[in-house]
Amino acid sequence: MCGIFAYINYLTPKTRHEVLDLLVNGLKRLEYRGYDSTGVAIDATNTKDIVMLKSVGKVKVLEDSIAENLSGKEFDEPVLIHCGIAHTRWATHGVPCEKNSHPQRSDNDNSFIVVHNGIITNYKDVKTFLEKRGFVFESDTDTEVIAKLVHHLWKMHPGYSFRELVEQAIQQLEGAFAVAIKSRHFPGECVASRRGSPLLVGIKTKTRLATDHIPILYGKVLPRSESTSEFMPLEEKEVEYFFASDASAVIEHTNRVIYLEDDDVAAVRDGALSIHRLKKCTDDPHAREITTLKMEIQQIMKGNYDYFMLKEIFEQPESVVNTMRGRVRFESNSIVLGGIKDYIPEIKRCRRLMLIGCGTSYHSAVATRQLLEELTELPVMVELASDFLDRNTPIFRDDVCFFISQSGETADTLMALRYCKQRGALIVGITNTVGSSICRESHCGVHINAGPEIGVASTKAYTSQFISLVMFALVMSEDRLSLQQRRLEILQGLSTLADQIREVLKLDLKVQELAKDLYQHKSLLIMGRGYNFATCLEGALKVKELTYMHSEGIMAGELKHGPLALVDDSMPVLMIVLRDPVYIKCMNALQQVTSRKGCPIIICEEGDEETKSFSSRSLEIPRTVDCLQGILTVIPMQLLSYHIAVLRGCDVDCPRNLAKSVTVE
Ligand code: G6Q
Ligand code: GLU
Repeated sequence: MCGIFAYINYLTPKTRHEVLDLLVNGLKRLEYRGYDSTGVAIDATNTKDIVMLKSVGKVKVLEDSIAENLSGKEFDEPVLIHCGIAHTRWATHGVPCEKNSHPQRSDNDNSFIVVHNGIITNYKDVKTFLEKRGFVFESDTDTEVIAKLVHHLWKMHPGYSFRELVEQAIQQLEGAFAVAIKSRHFPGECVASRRGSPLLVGIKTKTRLATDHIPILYGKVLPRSESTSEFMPLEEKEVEYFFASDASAVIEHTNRVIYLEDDDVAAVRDGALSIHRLKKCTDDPHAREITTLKMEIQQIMKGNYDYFMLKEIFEQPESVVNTMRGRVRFESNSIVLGGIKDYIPEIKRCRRLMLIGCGTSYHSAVATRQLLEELTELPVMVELASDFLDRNTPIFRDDVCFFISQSGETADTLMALRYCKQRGALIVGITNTVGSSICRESHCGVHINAGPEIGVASTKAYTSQFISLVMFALVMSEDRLSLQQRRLEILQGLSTLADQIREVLKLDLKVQELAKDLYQHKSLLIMGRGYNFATCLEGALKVKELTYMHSEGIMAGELKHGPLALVDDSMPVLMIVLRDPVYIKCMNALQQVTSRKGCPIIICEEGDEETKSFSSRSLEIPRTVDCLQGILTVIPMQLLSYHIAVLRGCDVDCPRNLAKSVTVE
C-alpha cells in the first residue's frame, strides 16, 4: 500500500554512496503516500553479500542510519553493475518495527530479499508449507513468505532463472501485491511483479531509446539455458532501470516509463529488460508501451487530483476491496476476520456491544448500529469517547467494547479504551494503523486496510470502518438459520459495492454544480433517518471542517420537534430519501420541508422519478441493500464538502485548527 523503489545500473558506474542516495531520494518522493517504516538493501562492498538497513519512522531516520552505518572509502568506489531495493511500509501484518520492515529475507545469508506492497491473503498456508520444509520465520509479516518461497523454489529447481523462480512463486500467492526482489545468487539482477498494487519501470539511457515498446513474452517456464533470448536488449549498452510504485519517484531521472499490468513479471538482467506472462489470451497485447511522462512531480504525487482528499475519495472503489480482501469469500458466502476469530464465542456470550470513537469514526458506529443490533441480537451502545468518559459510564466484565479510530492514537478514544479495559471488558480495536496505541492495547481487532489517509478530513477510512463493522455483524450471524437470507443479500451487496462506488463518483461534476449554488450560503441542513442518518452527521461534519460553514445533520424524525423552524425558502437543505424501510417517513419529512417553501436537494435511488419530482435538484445513486446504502450516500457528501471548500478558497487537505491525529484530550 505504500512505496517500492528499486534501482539497477548497468555499465553506468555509480558509487554505493550514489546508489544509496538514489534509493533514499526515491523513498522521499514516495513519502507523501504515508508510511510507518522504511528499509533499503544494496550489495556489500567486498563479497556477494547484501547489506540491509531498516528503521521505524521517517525516511530521514533511515538516511541518518545509512550515514552512520554505511560509510567509508569503499562506498566511494564506482561499481559498474548494481541492484538496490528500498521500501516504505504501511503495516498490515505485524507492528511497525525493524524486524517487520522490508526488505524481508529468505535466510540469514540474504539469498533472496523482497520489498512488497499489499497483502498476501494466503500467507498462512504458504507459511505452514514452508515451515514443514524447515524454514524458520522471523517476522510477523505476510511478506516474508515471498522471500522464503522463492528460496524454496530455487533449491528445488537449480536450473531456473531468477525470473522463472519469481514467476513460479507468484503463481502460489493470493491477494494483492507489488514486489521487487533481489538475490545474492543473481547479483545485478532484479525481478519485479504486481497484482492489484501499482508498479512501473523507468528506463534511462544516454541517448534516446531505440524502441517505444518492450515485447511481452508468453509461455511456460523454460530451463535457464534456453531462456537467454527472452531479454530484449534496448540497443544502448549503458542503461539504468527503476522500479517504483509511482512516477513521482522516477521523474527526476527519466520520463520514459512502462506501467506494468497485473501478473506481469519484469526482469532486468545484463542491462536488458524482459516482461513475461505465463498465459496468453487471444486479445492480449504483444508489447508494453514505453510512455513518455509529461508531468511535474507535484502533479504525479497527487495523481490527477488537486488535493489528497479528492484522491482518497476516488480511491474508495479500491480501498473497500482491500478491507474485504482475504476476509470475504464470495464463492462460499463466508467471512473470516483473522484478528478476532478466536474471540467470537466470547463475544457471542457478552451482555452488550459498545462502539466508541470520535468524529468520523464515531459516525461509522452510528452507521452500522442498526445492522449490528439486527444480526447480533445484542444491545448495541454507540458512544462519543469524550462524552463516555465524562459520564463515567458503567462498564462490566461481560461487555465487549469496540474502539474505532483511523489513526489509532486519538487521545479520547484511547482513554476510553483504558477505562473499559480496567473494568474487565473485552477490547476490540478497529483501526487503520497497525501498531498504533489502540492496536497494541486491544485484546483483538480488525485492521481496516484502507491504506494511509493523508487528508485531514477522513473519507476512505470511514467507508472501510463501515465495511469492517458490517463484516463483523456477518461473522456474528454465521450460524443463525433465520438470518441466512439477509446475510446473502448483504454479501451480494458487498460484492457489487466497488462498481457502485465508481458509479457514484461519476456524479462529481453534478455535485460541483450544486456546490456552486451553495458555497455562498451560511448554513446547510442535511436530513435523513434510519440507515442514512449517519451520512447526515458525517456530511455535516465534512462541511463544517472543510468549508467553515455551519452545517447540521438532522434526524428527519426530529424535524417537527424543532429544526423545522429553520426551514424557509432561503435555507439550503439536503435530504436523503431512499426506497428503504423508512421511505414513507422520509417522504413525510420531505413534504414538511417543501410545504414550508424549502427547496431541498434530494439524494434518491436511480430511476426514482416519484421522489425526484419533489425537487429540481437531485442526485441519483445506485440501489443497494438498505444497510449498505450509507456507503454510497456518503460519497456525494464528501464530494460536496470538497467542492464547497475549493470554491470558498479553503485549504482542503489541512483545514484550519485541525490535526490528522488528535493526541490531546
Ligand atoms: C474527520 C476527522 C475527525 C476524526 C477524529 C477521530 O474528518 O478526521 O473527525 O475522525 O478526529 O480520529 P481517529 O479516527 O483517528 O480516531
Ligand atoms: N503486508 C505487508 C506488511 O505488512 C506490506 C505492507 C505495505 O504495503 O507496506 O509488511
